[in-house]
Amino acid sequence: FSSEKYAVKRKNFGILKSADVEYFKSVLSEDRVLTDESDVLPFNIDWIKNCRGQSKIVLKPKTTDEVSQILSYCNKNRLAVCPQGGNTGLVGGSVPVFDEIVINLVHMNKIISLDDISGALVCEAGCILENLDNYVRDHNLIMPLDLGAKGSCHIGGNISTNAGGLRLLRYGNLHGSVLGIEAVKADGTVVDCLRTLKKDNTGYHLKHLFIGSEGTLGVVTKVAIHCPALPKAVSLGFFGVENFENLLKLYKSAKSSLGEILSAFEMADNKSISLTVENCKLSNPIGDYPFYVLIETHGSDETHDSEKLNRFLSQEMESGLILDGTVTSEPAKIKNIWHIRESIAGAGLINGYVFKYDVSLPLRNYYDLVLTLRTRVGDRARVYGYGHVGDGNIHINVSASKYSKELYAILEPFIYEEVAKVGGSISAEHGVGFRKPQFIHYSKDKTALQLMRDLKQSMDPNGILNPYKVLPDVPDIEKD
Ligand code: FAD
Ligand code: S2G
Ligand code: ZN
Repeated sequence: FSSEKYAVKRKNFGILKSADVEYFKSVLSEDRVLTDESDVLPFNIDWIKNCRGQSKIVLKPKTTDEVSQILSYCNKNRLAVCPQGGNTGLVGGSVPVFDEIVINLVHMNKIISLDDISGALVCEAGCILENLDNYVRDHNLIMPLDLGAKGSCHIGGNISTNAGGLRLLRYGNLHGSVLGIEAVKADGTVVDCLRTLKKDNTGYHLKHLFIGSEGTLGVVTKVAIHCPALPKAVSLGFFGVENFENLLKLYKSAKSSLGEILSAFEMADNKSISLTVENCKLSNPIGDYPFYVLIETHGSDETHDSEKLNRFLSQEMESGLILDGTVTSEPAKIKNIWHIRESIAGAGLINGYVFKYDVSLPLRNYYDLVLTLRTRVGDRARVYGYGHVGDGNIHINVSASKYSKELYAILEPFIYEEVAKVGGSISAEHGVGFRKPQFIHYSKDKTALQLMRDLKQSMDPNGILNPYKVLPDVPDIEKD
């Protein structure tokens, strides 16, 4: 269990009683209250199997009112809860640590409205991202975010983790694309900020409190989000690059040569791609190179765009920044190459345990940490790096045959100290969750942490929402 592996003590929350189960069954239909051990197990284990909780019950509400009744009851009875979407989170935030009650939003998956002129989509929090993308595409729109977990992650989870992903370079982050949120506070109060206006400057911008709060300030039940126009022309380039210095030069050149049509600039080192191609039985469309770059363009004119991308390819092969590459506008080929990039996340899990890091760094230092870690880790594990160059966000994975305290001690807090030294962030897009509260001080100063605690205290005074996550316990020295 996580509590043993990460040495955490259970706080004095209530313990689930049969009367509680009866109450939940009176609010939800019988089939939406899971108590059978085998039914509940998968909801206790996170996607990368880093964390395992001991919850005895999973509740699957269908309406905001049911969420409100459940929370008000749990708050009165001091029963801790763990809000859960698609359970694809990577920092242990989506599963209980002890016996917290899991509230899973899977049944809140209705699309409420779509204004295909403004692009404003209103839907329930449990809608799966890929389903939403397919739905809005029929109306010549796309979702403003895309990530490898799109097949399972919920829009409510994306908002709660402020997910970044593969399209952020072009479409910005959720603080920009989310128009409104409905959420339920710990005491059951429904906060209705579900507006679809692009501009509404009336008072505090409360929806932003819930974006990235990882289930600790409220349960997001509905979302209003701005969907950009479906690009008429999509092209993709997959290139081999000699070294990281050239990769950065290529990034600068892509921004100036492709300009407004650039929609993604992703990198992966040789180990990331070779491990993924091998473990996931995929085929690499180009040869074996030290670094790979994936560039996607979203434009409005097929001929213009592919001409531009092909000119970029020949110009940069000429300059030597690109060793080899392929450019395509065929949807199937584009999907295949994206699939390689999106499969890196899970590739290391196939034959071992993966320590995952998701950090923001100044671009000049973007890849240094991979090399530093390789020296430090030696032959104990494989270290590889990939990610969203345009966001300054690299994912460093350390994959070993199995988890070991020795390897954990070599990696943490070392990696976070290194990130802090260059003014980076210990979590670029995955959030803090359960695995990083003790390191949040590397990226948040005391005054900011105190304000976070004040907000948490005012919104969830009994601390029942996703305890043990995001906020570190107040260190004894600071306790007044
Ligand atoms: P969950 O994992 O269920 O929950 C995540 C957090 O949000 C938890 O703290 C949970 O308590 C809280 N939560 C969930 N739903 C609600 C709600 N309705 N109200 C309140 N709190 C809630 N992340 C990125 O940012 N960028 C990527 O590129 C990316 N790629 C990924 C690729 C793969 C293959 C995988 C497995 C994961 C990837 N992730 C990525 C991480 C993960 O997919 C995101 O964090 C995603 O937003 C989580 O959504 P979810 O619905 O699975 O949430
Ligand atoms: C990505 C996925 C999770 C990881 O692929 O962009 O966010 O760190 C990551 O492997
Ligand atoms: Zn990512």
